[in-house]
Amino acid sequence: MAFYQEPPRLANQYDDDALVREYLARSLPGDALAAHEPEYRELGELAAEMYTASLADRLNEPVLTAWDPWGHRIDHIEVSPLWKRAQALSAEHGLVAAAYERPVGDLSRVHQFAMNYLVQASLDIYSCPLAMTDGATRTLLDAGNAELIERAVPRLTSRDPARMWTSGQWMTERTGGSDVGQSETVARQVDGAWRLYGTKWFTSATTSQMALTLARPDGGGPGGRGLALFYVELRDEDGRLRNIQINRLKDKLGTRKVPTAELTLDGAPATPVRGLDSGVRNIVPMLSVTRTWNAVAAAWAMRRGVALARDYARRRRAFGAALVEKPLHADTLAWMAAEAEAGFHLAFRAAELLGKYDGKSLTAEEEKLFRVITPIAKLTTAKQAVAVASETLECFGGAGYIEDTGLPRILADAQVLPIWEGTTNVLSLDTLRALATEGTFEAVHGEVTRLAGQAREGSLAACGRAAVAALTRAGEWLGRSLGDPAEVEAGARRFALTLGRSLELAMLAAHAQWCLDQDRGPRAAAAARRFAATGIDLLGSGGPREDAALLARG
Ligand code: MFK
Repeated sequence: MAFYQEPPRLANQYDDDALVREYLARSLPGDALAAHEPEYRELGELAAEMYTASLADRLNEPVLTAWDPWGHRIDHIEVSPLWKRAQALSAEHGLVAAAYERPVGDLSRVHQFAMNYLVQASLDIYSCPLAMTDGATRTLLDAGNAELIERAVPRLTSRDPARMWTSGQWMTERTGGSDVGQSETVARQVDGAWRLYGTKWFTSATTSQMALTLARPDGGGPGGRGLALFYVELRDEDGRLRNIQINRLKDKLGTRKVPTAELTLDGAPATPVRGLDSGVRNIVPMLSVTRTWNAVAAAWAMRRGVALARDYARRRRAFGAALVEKPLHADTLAWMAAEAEAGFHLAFRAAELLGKYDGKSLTAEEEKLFRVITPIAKLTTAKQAVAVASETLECFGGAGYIEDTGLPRILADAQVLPIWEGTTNVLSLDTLRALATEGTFEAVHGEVTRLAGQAREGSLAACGRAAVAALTRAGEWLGRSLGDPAEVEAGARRFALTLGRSLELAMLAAHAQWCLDQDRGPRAAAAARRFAATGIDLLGSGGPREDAALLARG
């Protein structure tokens, strides 16, 4: 009989993922875990079901219809059937709402992100509108604009699919996605109401009912300070876009289910959220929330790659044995698993601190840690996710490169993680911006030392020491380089990644110790040891700036 290879299968993503179960048992009070565990298991099952559905839905992409048959401009975007299901189940499970209902107090972000971690890798990046919706809610609440809070927040956090709104986050213009201060959109008062004129170059999930955006009020100053933060409702009561035209949908490498549009604002009515300047500063809560989502998204993307590759390796036989028994393939899977577990811990630490930020209960030191860990978690995990996704495809050989296996989409979708919500370099510079506040590096050092101190078993204690040593060297490098801004900037990415990987190693070691203490087995310790061997201190991997200049110019 001819040989046919079976495709990978996905089991219940709660029962199959020891790390998430350990972490939740460690983080949540017992009664809270007991109360929420049935929903985690349900979402784990839904992940398996929706994974199959997403393969069947693979070719359904958003379609923009600019005109109706009678000549009216309608700019209607039809999203995929799976996205419609994702919208309903996101509302019903409170995938945004849980953060604001706060069923477990400051730990509610752990609960909310655990739910998302369990299911989102099967929902075709519906996480994009959810992340922005969450970010808009946080931003409106922080801005304290009572009228807008009353109008939008109950909808953004609704559990009723028919009532729930999503929000966009329109920050990118043709002038650039990083240097937002160059934005050209202007805001003018016409008959006492604000209207926006300009082009938004990347607007994700443009089917949202509202958006937060930046524009320069007439006569406003230059740069990010001269921009103001505006609230826009896209459509009128009859569903017509309000002086907004959708020019086209982007033709992207990945996230192809997300309708990402170029827009012209031609007098779109808007409401200032908080004053008429400091727009960049006022949209920062949105960035903190969406960057945390991005980090957790990297964790779920890596987990999905590991789950599929492990399943396949158990069943795929070559050279006389199952792949999982082959030492070299096992070594490859081990690297992927260690990166995935490391990213999980860093992302969920950022989520824990966001929960305390929501509850206004951060200590002074935690406030500094929260500020700096958000960009570090985003940039570190995003790079890990791309590397793990690439390795995932290779685990399937040629099948990993064939579109209708659904596998290439894992890599294409992961590739957006280091780009949107701030590129790796922008976030490396943001890490330096955060460290300019006195005591911030000490807060990171305190965190790594605290975690390292929890690791008592010999090999784990050595992991802890390696984390502290790498971080200390990074601090020394920063101290030595401070007098030379170009030197600091050139090393900023390697520095930020060293901080990220030191934090991850210390977290892996502390978690592994807990697992040993709780008789939960040696897997977590293996992850810590493996991760320690993969390169934590990346500062030494650079070279003289003159060499960089020569190589960059070519
Ligand atoms: C699954 C996950 C899905 C996620 C959904 C994705 C949907 C896709 C949507 C997008 O991609 S939207 C586009 C995202 N765009 C960005 O993330 C922008 C990237 N660029 C930056 O982050 C730049 O660093 C920044 C725009 C902030 C630089 O602007 P400026 O005007 O040159 O910044 P400046 O002057 O340094 O900072 C202005 C103020 O904000 C300062 O405060 P003060 O006014 O009090 O001095 C800064 O300290 C403050 N600030 C800036 N970044 C901050 C911050 N404060 C706290 N945290 C930060 N991260």
